Amino acid sequence: MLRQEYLPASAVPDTAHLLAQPGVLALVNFGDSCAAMAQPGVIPLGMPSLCDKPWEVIRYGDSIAERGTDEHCQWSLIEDVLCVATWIAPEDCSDIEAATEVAYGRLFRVIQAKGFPYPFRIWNFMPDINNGVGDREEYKKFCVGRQRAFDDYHVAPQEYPAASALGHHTKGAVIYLLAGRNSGVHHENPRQQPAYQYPREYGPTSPSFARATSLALRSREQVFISGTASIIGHNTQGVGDLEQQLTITLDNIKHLLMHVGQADSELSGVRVYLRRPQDLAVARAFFAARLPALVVNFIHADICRSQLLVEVEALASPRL
Ligand code: 3EB
Repeated sequence: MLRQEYLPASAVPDTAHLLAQPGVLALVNFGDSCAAMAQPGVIPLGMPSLCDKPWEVIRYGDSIAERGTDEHCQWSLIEDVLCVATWIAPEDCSDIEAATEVAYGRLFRVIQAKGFPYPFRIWNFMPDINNGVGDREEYKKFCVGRQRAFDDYHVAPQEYPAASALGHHTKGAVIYLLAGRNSGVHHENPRQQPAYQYPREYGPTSPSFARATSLALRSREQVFISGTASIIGHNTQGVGDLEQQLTITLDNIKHLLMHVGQADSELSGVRVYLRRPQDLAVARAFFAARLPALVVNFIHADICRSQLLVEVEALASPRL
């Protein structure tokens, strides 16, 4: 099974040491920087943890990861899982549409060259995501560039994997993914319109992602749940009301897991992205009351619709 595990700063005194441990695929950093590090395997996202969990360790298998750099992408490989990250320089974010298409092209070429042509989970983090009016909003331009890249590489909407797309408050963008040698199975949520079929009001092209992607990793069926928000059909629910948005978001995840037949699975890698840091106390109390056993990382991030206050993603795994 693949695991996404959160750690405090004190548990990661030396990233090189941790990266050299068997079963450590990559380290995601929640902090103030979104710039590639010299060392492949560390992926800084530019958005801080609000609860002192600045590290996520992606663990898989039991061999030491092979790592390298190709096409301005950093990759880490253990057995049948490849993790690839690429960054967009701050100056290139002024044309996020073109830069996104180019960045996805690099990612697609690397995964194909390494024999892992099937991405099963993609994360996208960019600056100023809600800046710009109407079709000029940064997120919508990002969606146009991403869609173009999928078209360039002949990926059909039914093949789009699970994803998250968030905004941070620093410079530069990062896109990273997990890919396999075989395709995962992509799922939609019966309560939500497929994002790739959202109506025109949400932008010139629809967002290219599935609500979840499942696949067997070391014979265990795992479900990568996309960033999920307070959206029913295609409409934002609970505008201005954090508790209602949290309730609907968790209901959406619950329905998705029932729909894919994984209602009893165990959630890990739970990230709760909060637009307003001052919502931490309410969000924390909400999770403590509803899901007391759940380990949650609260992250300060902008959500891709300006009326959304929160987005939640997770990895669902079978209980052992
Ligand atoms: C939504 O459901 C909320 O553009 O990759 C969630 C997950 C959202 C992924 C993406 C966007 C993306 O439409 C936003």
